Amino acid sequence: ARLLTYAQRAENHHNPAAKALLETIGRKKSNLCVSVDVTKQADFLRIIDVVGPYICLVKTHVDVIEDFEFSMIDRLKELSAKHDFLIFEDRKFADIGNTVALQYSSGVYKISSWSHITNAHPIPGPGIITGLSSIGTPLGRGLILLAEMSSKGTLASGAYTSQAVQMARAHRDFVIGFIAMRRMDGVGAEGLDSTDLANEDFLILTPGVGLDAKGDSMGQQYRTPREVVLESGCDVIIVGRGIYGKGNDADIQAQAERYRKEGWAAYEERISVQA
Ligand code: UP6
Repeated sequence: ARLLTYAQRAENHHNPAAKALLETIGRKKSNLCVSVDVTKQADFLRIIDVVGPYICLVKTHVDVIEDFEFSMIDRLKELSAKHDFLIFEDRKFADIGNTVALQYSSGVYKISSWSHITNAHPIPGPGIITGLSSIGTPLGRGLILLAEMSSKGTLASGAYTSQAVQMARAHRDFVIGFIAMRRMDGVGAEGLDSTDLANEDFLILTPGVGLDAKGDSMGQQYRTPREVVLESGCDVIIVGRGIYGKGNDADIQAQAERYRKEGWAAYEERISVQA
């Protein structure tokens, strides 16, 4: 899959969210997801309206918005239609199935009603997928499992990562991919059928991407779009502060276009390499 185009891969996906994301990436020539981690509704919507033309996906942490009103979600949906991008609430669910089903569907945010994609830690075991799927599958949503993390000292490595991939394989209709730092092809696949594995195509969404910094003071680690997409075979670059953080906020539009261009060039180079 690392050598196929996004459009070719869209045809092989049955999950509506995965298909739509791959189609959007191909149509907009953008594998850029902007992570909009700001605390005011107005800033949130303003940044999204500016970066909208350059992204395939917007990633939210809706619970950090101080002046949240549900009407912000209506504005977000309007921007998603205006600029043609999908929505990914980075909720990182981590509880038993029954609880995550409630957290996903209910409360203040009703995430399942507007977020095409959300994510979960595999730590509770497969019940977390069953719980989220009971809400998300009827709505055509997709789930991303956190198989690895970008932060220094993460415990999500080795056997934990392999078992996350194994959990995803058992739920391929709803689990569409991973938060990971590299492709997961063949990870935890000992003893599995090789043609089955060759047809497997999980999306790899990768945070910890920055062109100007190596990290922050709280353990975040950055790599470039080229390292992430070309060298590690990831599919979507997730960029937050690199685009609107202090020092980059003078021209958010130019930063978004810069990351889009870098991410797309790395992809084009990747698929041009003949195996
Ligand atoms: N994120 C990571 N690393 C992970 C998983 N998620 O950084 O392993 C999320 C963070 C943040 C974004 O919660 O929203 O990706 C990265 O933001 P940054 O580019 O400003 O560092």
